[in-house]
Amino acid sequence: MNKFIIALGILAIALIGIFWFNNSTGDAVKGDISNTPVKEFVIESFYDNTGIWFSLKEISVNKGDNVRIKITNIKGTHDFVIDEYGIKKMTPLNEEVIIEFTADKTGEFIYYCSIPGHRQKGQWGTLKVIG
Ligand SMILES: [Cu+2]
Repeated sequence: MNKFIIALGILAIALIGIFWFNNSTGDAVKGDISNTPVKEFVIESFYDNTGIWFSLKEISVNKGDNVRIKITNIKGTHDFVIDEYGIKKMTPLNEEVIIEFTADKTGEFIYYCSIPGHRQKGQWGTLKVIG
């Protein structure tokens, strides 16, 4: 009887081991897509007596990175646009707006505010996606 219970115990541990191994292998494969680390950036939109600005002039990521940009408009009326990535979002005053995308195109892309005159007064920056 004791031997039977021990055998059952070993079997159970083996099964748990196999299950765990399969699970972690599965995760590793999935990880290429869903577990890619997120690169996060925090930007403020505002104007002062020298121009209209995003607080970050440059964002640099690697191709395939998941990118999260948290934008808070702290002064004025602004939006956030990256044409090549099809991103265009209003950023209401004092609200954190979260923009997420996968950087699947390499190159240098301009992000800017599309409110008339703002880009010309300085409200733009460069997204660099390194291949
Ligand atoms: Cu603006």
